[in-house]
Amino acid sequence: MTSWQGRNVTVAGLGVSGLSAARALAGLGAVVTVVDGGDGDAQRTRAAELAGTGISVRLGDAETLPEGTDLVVTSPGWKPSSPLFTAAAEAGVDVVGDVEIAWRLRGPDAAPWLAITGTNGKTTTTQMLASILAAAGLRTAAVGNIGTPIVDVVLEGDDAYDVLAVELSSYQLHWAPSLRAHSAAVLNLAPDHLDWHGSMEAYAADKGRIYEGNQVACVYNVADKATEDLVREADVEEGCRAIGFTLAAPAPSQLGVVDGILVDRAFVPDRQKQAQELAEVSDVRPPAPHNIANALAAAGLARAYGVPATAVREGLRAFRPDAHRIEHVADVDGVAYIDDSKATNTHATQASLAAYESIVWIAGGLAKGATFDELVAGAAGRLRGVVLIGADRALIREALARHAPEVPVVDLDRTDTGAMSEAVRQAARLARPGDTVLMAPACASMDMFTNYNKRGDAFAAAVRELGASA
Ligand code: UMA
Repeated sequence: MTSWQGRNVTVAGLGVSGLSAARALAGLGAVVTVVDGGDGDAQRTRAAELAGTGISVRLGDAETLPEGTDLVVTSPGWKPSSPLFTAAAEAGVDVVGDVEIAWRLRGPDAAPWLAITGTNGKTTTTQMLASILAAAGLRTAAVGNIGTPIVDVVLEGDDAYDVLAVELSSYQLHWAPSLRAHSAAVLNLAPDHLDWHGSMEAYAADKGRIYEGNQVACVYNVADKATEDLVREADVEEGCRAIGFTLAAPAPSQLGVVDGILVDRAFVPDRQKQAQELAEVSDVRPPAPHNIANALAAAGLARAYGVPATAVREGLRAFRPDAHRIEHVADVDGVAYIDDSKATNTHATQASLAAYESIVWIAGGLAKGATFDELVAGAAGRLRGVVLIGADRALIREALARHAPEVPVVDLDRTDTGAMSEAVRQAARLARPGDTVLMAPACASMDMFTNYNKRGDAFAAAVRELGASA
């Protein structure tokens, strides 16, 4: 392991990962300076948390490399083109991410990593995997992009966990060159974060890094050839297998679905002739196709780690999706009502709009400076209608006028709590059987509600009222 004693480390970013990396490295004896381009309340509050730790903090300048820096440890959100990194390159200083640091800090007997990435579904899949591993009696945690900085978990020591379920973003993978997972999955690959990566090729290449050096299995999506291509391009350990997951009947070395049963035709003694039942489709919550695919990927990684089939079923049954996160509330008159109150920004909303074919969209609230053109243009063809609520609804209305002028819009001129009931009634009026009413506001909730949980609760209550009167 590297000796950190006296090394001059600059940590880029005073967010969740920056705080964790700075504390960890200072604890190991490094001389740490954290730099952040922001100088607002969030950064100042975090800077105050570091008072008395010996860690220096520089706010409001994300460009100048502090004098004497030996290594830059970046937070994932920083683009590779950031001026700080250009300065580091000119000074011959390496730049790595907090995940790379976590990997380097592991001891010889550390818990192996089962790693997950993909454009969509990675948080859910990571949670499902952790649930399955726990059902098998293993000590585990869901860490990484999901929100728990992985450095913190690694510092708990080699014997704290048996195995980790690690969600990795393309950003984190970009900055983690020596990471070698036990097994890894790429769930799917669609254009995303291209401003950060520069091109689709660069984005795919960073995602593909998750397979580098895998020991047991590279799990890919049979329906998404790009994920299989990444497996083919990876340099893996001798004997590591490519394992596909599919919503169809599985071929040998795949997991798939037969007559409503999730089956494993990969981790069985004779994969030509045998298949192992893992669970029923109804054990997966919600049992929507994209989520069955998530469950199969999680099962693939768990089976690669040697988890018995019974634990896959138990783990999937025990898994509860986060509340207000694409949560199916009820079907009323053939229309599905989905609560995605957690979608407080355009990025999250984009993912949920992409999951349905014909949508009445309830949106609006506090925009926090966001623009909505891209979001609306991308979803225009799938919108049956839109109901707008909240303080900044005009911004979405204008984007709709530009990119989806033919879509009917109901603009609710009220921001009291009761507005949600009216929004749901209006959405019901616009919807046709087979449609989905999706409350994925792309905005924060605080103009009308205490938080997004309360907004979701109000939506669910309004849907129940609707059901009662139907
Ligand atoms: N900052 C700068 N200059 C920059 C970019 C950021 O100064 O060019 C500063 C900001 O002012 C802020 C800090 O850096 O103070 C934030 O750093 P960050 O954006 O890397 O965020 P963290 O708080 O460290 O959180 C990160 C992940 N965020 C991103 O990748 C954008 C979190 O994923 C993750 O949970 C956390 O580390 C722990 O691992 C969030 C995310 O949105 C959930 N991820 C994206 C996604 O899932 O699509 C990739």
